Amino acid sequence: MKRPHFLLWFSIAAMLFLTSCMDKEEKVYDNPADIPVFREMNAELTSPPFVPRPAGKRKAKKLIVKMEILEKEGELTDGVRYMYWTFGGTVPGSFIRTREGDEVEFHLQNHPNNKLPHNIDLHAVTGPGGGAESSFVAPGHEKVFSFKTINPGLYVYHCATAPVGMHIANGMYGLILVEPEGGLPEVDREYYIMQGDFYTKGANGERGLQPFDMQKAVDEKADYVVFNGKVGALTGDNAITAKVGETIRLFVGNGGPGLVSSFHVIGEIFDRVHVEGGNLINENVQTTLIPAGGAAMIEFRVDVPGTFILVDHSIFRAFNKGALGMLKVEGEKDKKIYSGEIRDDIYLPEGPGIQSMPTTDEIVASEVPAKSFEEQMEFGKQAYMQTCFACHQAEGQGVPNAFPPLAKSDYLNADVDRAIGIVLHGKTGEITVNGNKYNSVMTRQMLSSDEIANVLTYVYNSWENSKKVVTKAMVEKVKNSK
Ligand code: HEC
Ligand SMILES: [Cu+2]
Repeated sequence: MKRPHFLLWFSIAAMLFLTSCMDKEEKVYDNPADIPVFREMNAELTSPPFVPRPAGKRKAKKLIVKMEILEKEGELTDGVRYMYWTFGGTVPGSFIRTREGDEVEFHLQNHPNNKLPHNIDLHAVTGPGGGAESSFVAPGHEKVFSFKTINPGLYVYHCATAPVGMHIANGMYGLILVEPEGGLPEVDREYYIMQGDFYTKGANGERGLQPFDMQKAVDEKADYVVFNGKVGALTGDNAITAKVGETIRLFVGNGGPGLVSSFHVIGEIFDRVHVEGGNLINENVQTTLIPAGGAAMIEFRVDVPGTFILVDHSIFRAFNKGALGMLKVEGEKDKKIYSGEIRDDIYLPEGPGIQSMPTTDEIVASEVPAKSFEEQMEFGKQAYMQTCFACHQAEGQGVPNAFPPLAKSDYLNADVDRAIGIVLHGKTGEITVNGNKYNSVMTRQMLSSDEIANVLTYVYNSWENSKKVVTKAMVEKVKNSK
């Protein structure tokens, strides 16, 4: 019975021959335009902060992208509404993930309920207008064009319909990734973040539906600078997450329209940055510059637990205009890398000899107590402007998602002893002030009982608060009750 054996060996040989031929198809092409495509597939599109599965080692394909333009109202920050124009219903628009050599068949669909024509300029496209010329589409229509991805990298796409700046300012931007042959190195987690600047008729925080302000945009005077389309898109429950020991890749873009981003993560160093989204890799980077209409791929391993704050390090944008996000890392502490607070020693510039903490009595003895309500208000205001102001702001308005308001604060007005306790001992943990949740840290304020009485009297008698008068005795009572 030799024949079956022969057949078996013959078919194994034939299979080996065929697979070696298929392997040859994987060869690297000098000209990526020559990479052949195998079959077609529908692109997976995702909303921020998520990205589609990697292309990795898959073959180049005819990739069908169906992108729907939606003009829809959303919230820029608490109580502030904005009419966003979007690619796929989100700002930034849906993430598109391709590989080098893909032939992308792009369907741009303008929803019939929209008011305006739009188009798309993808920086990954080699061709007039990056596709804008072929994709100009009226409401209720779909335009189709196709392009070959011949340069790997991370690219911005945006609307390029006149007035271009206005279409971008209203949220019409997103990212398209072209993976190199063989894919990007594997990481544990990937996220999609895009900065943008917003210009509203009203000032920052002014409530209601805010129209776009052309003049402010021309002057580049942004009222809001945000990640992922709104203040707080990446804070609190919306924070991105990871576990100690994991590797992370952030696909970070900047839609502008006006401002560049000094992208930084407080407490983390970027192990590798694909500078400007291209092939150049920089290592051990603190802050990477992301131009308007540009992007970067940022990779790092998280080694210690904690909340890491993502900011535009043009820092007023972070703390006053919204460019602040959070990466929450869970896991075991590593004291070798970060000790945490070890001690809180007394520092006296006069040198050794007077090494004891001044007692409250000593502090009190060194200052003149207020003799009237007016003096309490005056001293209180001074103390406020020296200590509380940095966080709670000049008019007690606070900073959305970071520092609660003291102006018209229901939380403050509900309980004087609790407010005294907060200034005495500091405060952490979730609280709700005027319907908004805060979960942050207020450090203990080093003030004497007199000063606390004054500053709280000032706060209670300002900004439509309940006009309580706080006395030194009241402060002492709370102090001794603990
Ligand atoms: C370093 C920033 C910072 C400073 C300085 C600061 N606070 Fe706060 N404060 C906070 C934060 C953050 C919270 C919320 C804490 C939480 O989430 O648990 C808070 C909460 C409060 C609250 C309760 C919530 C509310 O809005 O009614 C009061 C009252 C308060 N602070 C008063 C003061 C006063 C008075 C001073 C100055 C003597 C002061 N704070 C200084 C950050 C600060
Ligand atoms: Cu548009």
